[in-house]
Amino acid sequence: MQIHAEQIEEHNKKALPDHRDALASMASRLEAQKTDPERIIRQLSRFQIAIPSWALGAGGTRFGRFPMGGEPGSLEQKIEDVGLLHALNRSSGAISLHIPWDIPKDTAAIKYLADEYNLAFDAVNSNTFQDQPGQEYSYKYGSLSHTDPAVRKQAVDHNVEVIRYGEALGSKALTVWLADGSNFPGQQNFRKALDRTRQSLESIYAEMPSDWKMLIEYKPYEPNFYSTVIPDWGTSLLLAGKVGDRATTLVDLGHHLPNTNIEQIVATLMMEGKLGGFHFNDSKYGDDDLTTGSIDPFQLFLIFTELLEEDHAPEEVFSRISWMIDASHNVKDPLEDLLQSVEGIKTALAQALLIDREALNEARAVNDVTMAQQVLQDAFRTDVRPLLRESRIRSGAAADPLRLYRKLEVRKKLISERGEDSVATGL
Ligand code: AFD
Ligand code: MN
Ligand code: MN
Repeated sequence: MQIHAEQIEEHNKKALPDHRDALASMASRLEAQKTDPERIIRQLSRFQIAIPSWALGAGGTRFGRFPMGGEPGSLEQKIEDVGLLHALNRSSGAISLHIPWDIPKDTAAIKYLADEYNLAFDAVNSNTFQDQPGQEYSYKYGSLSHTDPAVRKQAVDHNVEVIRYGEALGSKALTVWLADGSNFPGQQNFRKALDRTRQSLESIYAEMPSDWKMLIEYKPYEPNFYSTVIPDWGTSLLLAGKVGDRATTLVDLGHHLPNTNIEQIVATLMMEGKLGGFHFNDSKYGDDDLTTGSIDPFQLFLIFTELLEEDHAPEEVFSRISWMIDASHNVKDPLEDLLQSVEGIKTALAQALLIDREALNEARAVNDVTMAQQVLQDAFRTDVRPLLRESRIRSGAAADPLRLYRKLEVRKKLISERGEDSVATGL
C-alpha cells in the first residue's frame, strides 16, 4: 500500500482554516516573548526518528501474543510499513534493522525499495540473546562475556556479519544490546565477565568502518534476573571509554530502575561526548516499552532540555546522536502507536526549544529556585501542536497523521493485502 501526495493534500486542505488561526495566535504570542516561531518550525522539520524493524508487529508478553492482522511478514513489508509512517509524518525517515530477523537477501533491491520510500538505514542491531537454528554454540550462558572463547568468537563473528550487512545498506552504527548476565549469586565472576566483554567489544570495534560508531546499550535486569554484565550507564560508559573514541553509550529510556534521573545521565554523557543514541519508549514499572510520552512526558521534556543545554545549534545535536524508538505493542496497532510516539518525542523537542535559556541561566546564577523551575514549566505547559502541525504541512506530511491513518483505513487494507494471520518477526 502507498499513501499518495494528493490524499495528504486533500486532508490538509480541510485542516488549514483552523490551523492557520491557531498558528497565527501562537506565533504572535511567541514573537511577543522574542521567540522566533520560524526557527522552531524549521528545526522540527529536520528532526527524524528511526523506526525499529522489530516493533511493527504485536509484541505480546511471555504470557501471550494477540496479533492484530496485516503484520509485515518480510523485510520488504517492514520497509513498506515504515514508508507509510514516513509518508504520514515525514519524521520517520529511517529504519533500524535487527539481524538475523531481517537479513536482506538482495541488498541492492532492499536499498532501492527503501529509497523509493525515502528511507535510510539507521543503526543495525545484533542478536546474541537467542540461539538460531543450526548455530554451533548456545548463548544460554552468555555470548560476548561467555567463559568459552569459542562461544565468544561466534558472538563476535555474528556482530561483524551484522556490520557487513549494515555497510551494504548504508548504516553508520552498530547497536549492541547484551543480554548476558547471571540468574543466581555465585554463578558468574563479575570482573572476569566484564573484562571478557570488553575484549569482545574491542574485537568488534576493530572491524567497524572508520566512519561508524558503536552504541552500547545497558539494562539492569532481564532476561537475566540477578545481574547483567552491562547493567547501567556507568558500566556502558566505562566500556565505551576503553573500547575507543567511536564507542558510545545508548540510553534506552525503559532500561532504568524506577525513579532514575535519566535527564541527569543524559547531561553527564553529553558532557563527556559519549551519548551515542536513544531508544525512546515510556514505562511505568520496568522495560514496559510503552508509547513514548504516554506515561511521563515531563521526563521526556527534561531530557530534551539537557540535550539542548549547551548547544545553540540543535542541528548539530540532531546529527551527532542516533534517534530511535524501541517499543513493543501488546494491545494497540503498532503503526498508530509509532505515530503517537513520534508525536510525543517531537512535542518534547518543541517544548525544550521554547525554553527561555537566558532567564533560566539568570535564575540559576542567583539561586532563584522558583523562577528556574517556572521557566521550565512555562515551556512545558505551552501547547506546541500548531508548530508541529505547521512543520508537518510544510514538509508534505499530514496535518494530523493519526486521523488520516484512520480515515484511509490503512490497517484494514494491510489485512486485506497480507491476511489476518500474517505475523512479523521480532519481539
Ligand atoms: C530488547 C532489549 C533492548 C534491545 C531490543 C532489540 O530490551 O531494548 O534494544 O531488544 O535488541 O527490547
Ligand atoms: Mn533498546
Ligand atoms: Mn528494552
